[in-house]
Order: sequence, then structure tokens, then C-alpha cells
Amino acid sequence: MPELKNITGEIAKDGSFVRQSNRFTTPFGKGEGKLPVEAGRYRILWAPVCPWAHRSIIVRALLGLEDVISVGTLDPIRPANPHDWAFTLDEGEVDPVLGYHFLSEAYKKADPDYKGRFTVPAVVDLHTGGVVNNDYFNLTRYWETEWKEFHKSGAPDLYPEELRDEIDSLNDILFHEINNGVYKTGFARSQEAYEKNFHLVFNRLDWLEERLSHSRYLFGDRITESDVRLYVTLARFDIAYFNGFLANAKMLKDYPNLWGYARDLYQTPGFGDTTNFEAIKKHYHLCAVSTNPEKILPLGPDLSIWNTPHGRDRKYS
Ligand SMILES: N[C@@H](CCC(=O)N[C@@H](CS)C(=O)NCC(=O)O)C(=O)O
Repeated sequence: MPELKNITGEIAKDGSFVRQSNRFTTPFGKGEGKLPVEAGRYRILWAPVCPWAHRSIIVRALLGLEDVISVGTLDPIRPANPHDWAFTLDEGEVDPVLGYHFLSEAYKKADPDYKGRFTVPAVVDLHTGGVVNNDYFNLTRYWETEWKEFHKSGAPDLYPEELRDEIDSLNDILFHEINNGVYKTGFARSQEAYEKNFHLVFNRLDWLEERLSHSRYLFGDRITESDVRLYVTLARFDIAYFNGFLANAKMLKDYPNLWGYARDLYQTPGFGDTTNFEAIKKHYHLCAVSTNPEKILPLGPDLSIWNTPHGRDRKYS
């Protein structure tokens, strides 16, 4: 996530946080002007703390693309230069494929004049060593639609044709009111902007709570792209956003349906096994929030409850 000192250019006059746009947005696909789809050609750089990166890693796992697109992992604690991310390695080591210490090296390789924040996820073309795509909003959709020929057999269709319009509409809502809603709450620089976004988040959680009383997942009994997008924010809610972003009307575990739903997904391969709570906790509390000058790492909340029975595999009417 961005750190407060890095986002001064992204605060509007009324104190609202307005996220920078992505610099590398060339789509994957066939034909001119697209990034060719080729096994072994790309490496996705992610930090397990980051919800935007986490969703592309979950989809990669659900579709069985692990041997097709490799992964480089960045550390939860940002290096001394606050604009960078360092690879999770022992001292003196470099990323074994790219030979880099820092994420910025991949951005600078692609554009020596790059002026934005160095963000994850970032997809690097191994032919050049430079970032070719950091379009977190669309990356999962490329994995789902353009990389189909490499999906494992029996991979779920996370973006089925007949639901695409509905999924797109829900994803927009989830982006503005949930995924980015918590950031707009936490990064608000005025009471008014904070309160507006706080209500946006909790009104939408109430709506989702109701929706999930009728079906196991957001679109019936199948997991879709929208579930991945909602999950990444729910997984960080009680451990990071409740305290760190003052999104504290309720905790996730106070919503019976949302909490059961989140545990159901967590216990599904691809979700829980890519969720690193310790990294999330460290990053948000030690790097991201400005309210913890002594850098105290909280002991709670109890994470073992994520493995308790969820009861979501029942009949819905
Ligand atoms: N690329 C997007 C979203 C991705 C994003 O914000 N990633 C965060 C991690 S959750 C990041 O890498 N932040 C680094 C920074 O702000 O310096 C953006 O520019 O806002």
C-alpha cells in the first residue's frame, strides 16, 4: 500500500485520496500492440501484504498458472528508501531470475524517467527485465481470458460469458466502495472525507452481508472473479483496516454471513495458502500507518479462528 508520505500528490483539495493511474497498461493478447501470451516469459512481482497484488496471485493459483508465470516476492517491510520495495531474500542476495535487489530496478529498466510510485503487482517481461504491465485492475481478467490455453484441466471459469456484465458492474462497486473504499477511509486528510468513505464502506458491507445470506458466493454456488476481489479486502479487515484505517464500525467477524464466506474462501486452495497474515500485520502496522511511532507489533487478533468450520456448504433458498 502507499505510505502517507508518498501520496501527497494524490490528495485532493477536500482531503480525499485520489489514487494515481497505472503507467503500464498494455493488454495481454494476440495481435499488434498486445503483450504476447507465452509460457515462461513473464515474472509477476508481488508483496503478500498488498490486496491488489494478492488477487492476481489467487487467480494464478486457481487457474493453475504457477508453472507458466513465475513469481518474485517482495518484503513486507519497506527499505530505507520509502519509495521502494526489496525482494524477500537473505542479505546480499538478489532475485534469482532478475538479479535485482529492488522493485524500482524493474520500473527503471522499462522507463528510466518513471516518476510514479513503484507499485505491486508488476509484471516483468524476462526478455527485457522491464515492467510491461502494472494494471492491477485488469490483470486477473487477462489471466482468465487471454491465458486460457495454459489453464490447468478442470480450472474454474472465474469470468463466465453469461455473467460478465454483472461481474463487471459488481467489480466496479467493490473497487470504489470496498477495495479502495478502505484506503479512501484510511488516507482521508479531512474529517469530512473520512466520514463519507467510512459510511460508503459500511453501507456496502451491510448490503453484501444481506446478499450472502442467499447464496454461498456472490454469484450463486460458483466462485467468480468478484469473490477474489472481495476476499482480499476481507482478509485484511480485522488485522489491518479496523485499527490502521479507522474502519472501525464493526469487525468482519461481527457479520455472520461475510465472516462465514471469508472463512469458506480462506479454506479453499488458492486463497488461504496465499494469505500471509504475519506479513500483512507487519506491513500495515510497522510501515503504513502514521499512528504507531514506536513500531509496536500487535499480538492480536486471534488468527486460528480462520480455520473454524464455516457452514457455508448448506442449501440456500
Ligand atoms: N498500481 C496501483 C495500485 C497498486 C498499489 O497501490 N500497490 C501498493 C501496495 S498495496 C504499492 O505498491 N505501493 C507502493 C507505494 O505506494 O510506494 C496504484 O498505483 O495505486
